[in-house]
Amino acid sequence: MTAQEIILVGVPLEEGAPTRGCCMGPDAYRTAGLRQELEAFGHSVRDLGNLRKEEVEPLTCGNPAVKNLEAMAGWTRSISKCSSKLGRDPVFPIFMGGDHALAAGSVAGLAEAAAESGRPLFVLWLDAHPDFNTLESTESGNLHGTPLAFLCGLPGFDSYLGEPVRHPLAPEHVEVLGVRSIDAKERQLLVKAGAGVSDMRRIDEEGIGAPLRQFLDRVKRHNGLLHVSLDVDFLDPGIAPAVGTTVPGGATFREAHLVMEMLHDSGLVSSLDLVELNPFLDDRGRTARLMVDLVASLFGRRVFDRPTRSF
Ligand code: HAR
Ligand code: MN
Ligand code: MN
Ligand code: MN
Repeated sequence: MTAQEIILVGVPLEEGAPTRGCCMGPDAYRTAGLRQELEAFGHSVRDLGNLRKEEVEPLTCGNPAVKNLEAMAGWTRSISKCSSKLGRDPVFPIFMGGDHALAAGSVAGLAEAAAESGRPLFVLWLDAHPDFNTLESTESGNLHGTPLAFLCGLPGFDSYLGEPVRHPLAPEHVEVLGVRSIDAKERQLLVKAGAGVSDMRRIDEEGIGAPLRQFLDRVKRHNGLLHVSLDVDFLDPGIAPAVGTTVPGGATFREAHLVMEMLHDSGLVSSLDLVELNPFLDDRGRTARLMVDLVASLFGRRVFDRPTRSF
């Protein structure tokens, strides 16, 4: 594959999650050797260090359960400014989180850049949860459960950017893969919006390759840009314990690698979030190392060049 310029952006955001510790995610990826792994494939890598959240005006919303709204707004504003700049450059940004609230900023900025380029932005959301709650529907009040609804332009989110999201994602350009935990109101919102969802039931019956292949074909037909948002809890907690919101029955080691290998082969991926890693909950760094391994597969690590010789 051709060498790329990869930009690492650390986002030590943890206010969206119920458990503290995601703020240590960026340094865990650095310690696990993300940069060196990518350089080994001939890519040039620049680490911009960690972003900081903006200070914002006092904010309130009608739902008293909502937590840390001002922090969420401050992060979304600073991350989106960074990502809209990076989206205009010929580079591949990797946002090292940080909890999944990060994606509200990363994808909002990338969507602005994509709109200027004239190419549609597609999003693959690899997650046990669809993160499709609104400020009104969320029962937990944890805002990492909201970014995809915000990005699809659902109402009530003007506080995040101080204005409505300028370039909402078309729900038919979104695929959520790996879902096995969803709230009742969240399900209604998601179905009504019409985003693509492949739950574990479908993955078990058809294999993980089938829904992914269909989605990638669609991205290709539209000459789209593809952003991948990888939540650690997409993976089975048995192989990836370092996450605050584990859900049993997640993607296996092989399924996750196959996803990354297919994404690599497609040549369509232009940006990536790595979210929800909580190093405080890890077991000797194994989750951080697995995430780095998956990124390596996304950037071209493979056992054989296909097709292999048949005997
Ligand atoms: N749907 C639940 C809520 O809103 C759980 C959300 C959990 N989200 C993440 N990221 N861990 O996917 O509270
Ligand atoms: Mn998530
Ligand atoms: Mn999740
Ligand atoms: Mn379309």
